[in-house]
Amino acid sequence: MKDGQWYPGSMAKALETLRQDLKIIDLVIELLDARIPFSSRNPAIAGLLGSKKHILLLHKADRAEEAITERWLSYYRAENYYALPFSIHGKKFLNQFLSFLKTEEANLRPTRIKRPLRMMFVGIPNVGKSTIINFIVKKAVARAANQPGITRGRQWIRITPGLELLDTPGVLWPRIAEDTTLPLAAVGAMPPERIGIDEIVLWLIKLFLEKGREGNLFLRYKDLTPGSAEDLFHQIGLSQGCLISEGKVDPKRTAGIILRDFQNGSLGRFTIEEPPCL
Ligand SMILES: Nc1nc2c(ncn2[C@@H]2O[C@H](COP(=O)(O)OP(=O)(O)OP(=O)(O)O)[C@@H](O)[C@H]2O)c(=O)[nH]1
Ligand SMILES: [Mg+2]
Repeated sequence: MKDGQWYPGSMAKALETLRQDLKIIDLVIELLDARIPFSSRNPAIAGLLGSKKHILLLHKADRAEEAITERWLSYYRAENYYALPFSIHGKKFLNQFLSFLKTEEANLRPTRIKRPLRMMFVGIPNVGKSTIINFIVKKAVARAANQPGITRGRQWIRITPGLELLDTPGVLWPRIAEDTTLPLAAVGAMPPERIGIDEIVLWLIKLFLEKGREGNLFLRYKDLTPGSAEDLFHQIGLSQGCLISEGKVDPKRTAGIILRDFQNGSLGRFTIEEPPCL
């Protein structure tokens, strides 16, 4: 399957809007999902940005394992990216982000531009773009309406006297490949029907087992006894009352419950993708 084929018309339109927006933007903040930093990156971003400054924000860090997020940050920084963690849960992330912008403003600013620096968030579907903008508007700033440079009814949100944020994010598509579809579907960045919800969930349980994190499942679903992924899936189906007939569980309903629990955080922090070793 080719990238882009997947979000047909709407993605082409979003890309065109993004190209237009980028003309008036100095700094791009790419949101990645901290649980799947690899799969949530856009494959074409380098070409889109050219020489524009670029920050990677590992978002939903509250759902990821802190130690692995730290390793991802080191990995990106070793590749000369600016990289920070973020979450709307936990005050430290916003403060860290704002003080980073303040400290680095001179480095982020293209030479010769004296007006406030203009930035925007970009990211794949469901990564949290709208949430983060609302959060920043609520927490950090006053809206700077009627600024020159308003495009198609968009507004600039003044974060500091020297920094403005476009109030509409740019929508990107993820790289669709054999190794990215399951991670993307697991975090809800792609509809589960494309793969099959029970397949996604079995894969996820296997990953919990491989990484020695099955304790997360045992905390959530009482009275599980250790076993294979299929075994655990079956036990969870039984305990949740997802029966088709005597002793036989409904795989779709069982998987639906487990996936919902994973996506809403009931299975605790879990990072799906780890960085290559440095
Ligand atoms: N745990 C957690 N969830 C978050 C965070 N930020 C956003 N979310 C959740 O992620 C989901 C998607 O958020 P949106 O802001 O709608 O994402 P989006 O990127 O605007 O999505 P599209 O507009 O569909 O492209 C929502 O359920 C949010 O509540 C965060 O920091 N932590
Ligand atoms: Mg949105």
